[in-house]
Amino acid sequence: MRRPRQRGRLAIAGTALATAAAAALLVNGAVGSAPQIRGAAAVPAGTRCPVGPTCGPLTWQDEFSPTTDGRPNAVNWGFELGATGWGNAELQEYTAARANSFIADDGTLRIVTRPGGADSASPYTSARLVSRDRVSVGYGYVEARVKLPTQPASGLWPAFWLRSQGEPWPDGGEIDVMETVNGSWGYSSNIHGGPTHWEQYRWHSTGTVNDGEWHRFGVLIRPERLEFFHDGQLVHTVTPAGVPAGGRWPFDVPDRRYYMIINMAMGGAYPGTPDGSATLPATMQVDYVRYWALAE
Ligand SMILES: [Ca+2]
Repeated sequence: MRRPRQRGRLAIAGTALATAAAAALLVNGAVGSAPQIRGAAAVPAGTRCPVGPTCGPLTWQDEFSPTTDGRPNAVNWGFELGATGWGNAELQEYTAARANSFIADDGTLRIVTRPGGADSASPYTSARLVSRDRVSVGYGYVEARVKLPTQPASGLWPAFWLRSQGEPWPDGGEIDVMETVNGSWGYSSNIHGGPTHWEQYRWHSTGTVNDGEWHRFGVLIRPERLEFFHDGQLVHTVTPAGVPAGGRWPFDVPDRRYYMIINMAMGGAYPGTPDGSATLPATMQVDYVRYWALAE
């Protein structure tokens, strides 16, 4: 995320999710090796990678198709829970309740931020879905199609991002594909690395992001270059040349994997203190998350 983020209190909800974690699907996107998928249904062939021939066939997807219980597919997603401020003085309590996240009948994931929360320090509830220990991606292109809350949205902080699976933060690397705050008409993308925290942040003044329409946010991950795409257009490129002295580019480790995070925070270091004007409940919708490994 925009500011250095500490690991907060983490929990995996329930035995079913633990079982799902044991059957975790892992996607091997390392250069020079064929993508390997375990534990997942077959992916329909022929879906074209939106950034061209760099990527091969569609490797993994969650289309958020309706489920019998309205819950996200536990093979792919778990929850991070709690009201710890999440290292950024955020004001929401994350829950696994359907009031805060569910799969809608139209095949979209909904993340809903509401008034409420554990105590006066956390006067909102919301949700944070993570694919940690379930699905991880390597080199290739990852994209989410998202509809963000419209203004007034003071304090709202929806995000789609990735963190290293198994390596400590920030050394393993963090890839923020999309973050937007306060219903702004733009968004940011960013990367983080270590050993002393550094980032390569960029704000994109798109003029459209919080317009209540669907938008696509993606990142093409290669060993020496990360390229961020908005609605299929390249908007940001980061390379090792941008790493400050003493920093370590984290993305050239062939077997490193990244898990995905979809969340909507309220308040905290990036959006600042909400002014109370946001229309709540506020909903972040996600139509799909898809991953194409690099072409062989
Ligand atoms: Ca969908």
